[in-house]
Amino acid sequence: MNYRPTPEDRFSFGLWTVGWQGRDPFGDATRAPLEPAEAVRRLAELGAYGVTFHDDDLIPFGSSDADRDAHVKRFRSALDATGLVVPMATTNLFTHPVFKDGAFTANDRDVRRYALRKTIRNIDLAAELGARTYVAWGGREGAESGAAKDVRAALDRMKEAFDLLGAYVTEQGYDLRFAIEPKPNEPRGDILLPTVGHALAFIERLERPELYGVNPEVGHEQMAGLNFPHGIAQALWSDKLFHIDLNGQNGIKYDQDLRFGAGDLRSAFWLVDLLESGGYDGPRHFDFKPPRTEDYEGVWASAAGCMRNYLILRERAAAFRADPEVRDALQDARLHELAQPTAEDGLDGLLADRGAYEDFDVAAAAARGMAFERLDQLAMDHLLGVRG
Ligand code: 3MF
Ligand code: MG
Ligand code: MG
Repeated sequence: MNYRPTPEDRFSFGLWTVGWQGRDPFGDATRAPLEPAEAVRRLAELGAYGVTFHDDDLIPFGSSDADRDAHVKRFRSALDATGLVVPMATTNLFTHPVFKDGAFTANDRDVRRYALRKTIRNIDLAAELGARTYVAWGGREGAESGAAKDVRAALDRMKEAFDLLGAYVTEQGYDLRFAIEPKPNEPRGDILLPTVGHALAFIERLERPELYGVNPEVGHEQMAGLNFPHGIAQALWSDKLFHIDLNGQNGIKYDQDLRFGAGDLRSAFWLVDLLESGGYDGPRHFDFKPPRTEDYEGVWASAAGCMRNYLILRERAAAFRADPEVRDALQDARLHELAQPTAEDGLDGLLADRGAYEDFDVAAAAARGMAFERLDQLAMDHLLGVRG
């Protein structure tokens, strides 16, 4: 296999990923700015199908209306020339100092109103460019100290904001759904809606829950020590996996945003296995940062690596699932039993079944091995490329 991506693979990248200049809390930019139109051309050459953006990635904050139109026009012609699409867009509610205490949950009411207007303005552009998903990452929604934020009041304001945005897209007739992106911390000391689970619970309290799903990011869940494929499985189970941010992370530390496949490779293998078999048909979106050690050649190598690693893992996961020995091992591990209802005979049947309790051989059941180690080693062999 050549592992060469094509638009059918549905790989997409944020403008802010390949366009990251390498500015971090300790150091200045190491790369020159990248024109959005140039990013579009290069991503198309590499085999991506989509590009995504924050309003401010495309139109520098504070641009005049005329400049705004010119930026959008240049971007649009690059899209038309390359065939790249815009599956998703989002709002920058974190860079400008006005958002230092948050956007939808800032203590200052006028900042909250401004954040909603900024978002609505970019929702119009997202719809105009054909985006179907609008991501909301509340990077500054949080606190560094206890009394600074009344979390219950902040969640009321968060709900109010999302309900207003849902009313707006409904009134406009836009075919656009929202995907909430959880993150536990960074840049705030603690961020609201810190994990996939928190976001899923929040969505059920909204007025139009069907309009909202999640946009989980590999590194964000791993920063909290959580099992990313498990979170994705629950999002899929809830029909809420609207979008995904793929990248790499090494354990519990700052948000590393490594290229996909770097960091926890075993977790990446199970993730691809799940995405490819679990009914997810959305974009495979990369939200990574080519390290600031790289020049632009390194940036494109890093972007190509994200897609290449996904395709390699996709092939390995398919080979794992197709291996007859794996099928036997899955049988031995009794996965087919897990797929069966526990009491299809109903509560009465369960209560009347002496075999379920009175006559159940607890000691024999306790003594049964689960045969998981052989199964996992088969996965390891496939991942390492030493089988089929
Ligand atoms: C930060 C992120 C964000 C979000 C983006 C919305 C800047 O850790 O992951 O990237 O993904 O704001 O999509
Ligand atoms: Mg991130
Ligand atoms: Mg992200």
